[in-house]
Amino acid sequence: MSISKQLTVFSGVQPTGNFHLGNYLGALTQWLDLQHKYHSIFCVVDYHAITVPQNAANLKRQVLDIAKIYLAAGINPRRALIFRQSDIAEHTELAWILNCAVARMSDLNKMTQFKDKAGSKNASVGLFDYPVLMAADILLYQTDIVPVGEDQLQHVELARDLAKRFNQQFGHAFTIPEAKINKEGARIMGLDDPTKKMSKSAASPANYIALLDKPETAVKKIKRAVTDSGSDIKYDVKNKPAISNLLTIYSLLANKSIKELERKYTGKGYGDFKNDLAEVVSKFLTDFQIKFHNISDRQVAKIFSQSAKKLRPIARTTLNKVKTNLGL
Ligand code: ATP
Ligand code: LTN
Repeated sequence: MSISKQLTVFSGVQPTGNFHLGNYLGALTQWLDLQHKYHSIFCVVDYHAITVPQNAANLKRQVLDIAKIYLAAGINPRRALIFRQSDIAEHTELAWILNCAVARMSDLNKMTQFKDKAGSKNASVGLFDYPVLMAADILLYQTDIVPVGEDQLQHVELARDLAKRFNQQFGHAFTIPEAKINKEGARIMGLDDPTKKMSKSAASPANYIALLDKPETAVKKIKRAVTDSGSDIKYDVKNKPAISNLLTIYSLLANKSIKELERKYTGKGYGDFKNDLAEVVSKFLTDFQIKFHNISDRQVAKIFSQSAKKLRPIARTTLNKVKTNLGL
């Protein structure tokens, strides 16, 4: 009888900006389900954060806060390993090796996120190389499943390509990972512009609802959210992108289907709909923030160090294999 390996799940979030409902509904809610079935590893990717300038005290705070967000959302540290990327040196070591052995300028030149973000000649080399470090994160732990929002698909595709290339050219060292995208919530759009994704680095805070926004602030943002022409509450992404986005948020937070919501608001206007959505969001944030504030920095520090202890040997095993295959 063959013993099948338990599948490994890996994902991460950058400790930058305001963790928002898009991050929560696109990425984190998937992690909550997966942690019950698979060997789950969730990373706070602080080396990715420094691809753009950071303030030291602020970065330190945000690293702890992202871990608290994972915990407050329901990631259970007895089921999943929560760790800080910079605690495990093998991430940058493997990234360097992938840079040289298999990653090519032509691969990275295709990455749309870099093109969107790197407006200036002052962009760091690290920002250009960001997807290779992400591939190293994933491949170090022989990851099978990478739950992310839709915007990260291209990066996971690259991780797959690099792994395949390495295995072919130098001998097997990596599991080929697969992205997992939520059917709904994969791309939550900005409240101020439903044609662009909700984003931590948006120019205006009216774009997003942060999980740490005051509930009153979130209510105001919903009331001011852009709506479409007409007055029907109908899910129609093409013709009614703003209401469709608000319906998605409502449906996922209240655990009600979109059809059910459309029925509930037949004959009612945007005002009634927004009032109720504001209440749903406000309650969600209040409950979430009580849990968040109950977690101490010390608890997080302990979780980081225990997880890193368990993960280092796995990372080392992969890296040793890679180095042997290359003759290093
Ligand atoms: P930025 O917009 O500044 O790049 P971000 O909001 O995308 O930041 P990340 O830390 O890059 O934040 O993303 C964390 C996770 O959240 C990733 O899995 C990403 O795919 C997902 N995600 C980000 N924005 C959205 C969104 N608008 N809808 C759904 N998922 C999202
Ligand atoms: N680039 C991702 C964050 C990230 C990640 C990872 C996600 C870094 N390493 C590994 C999944 C797996 C983002 O969301 N911006």
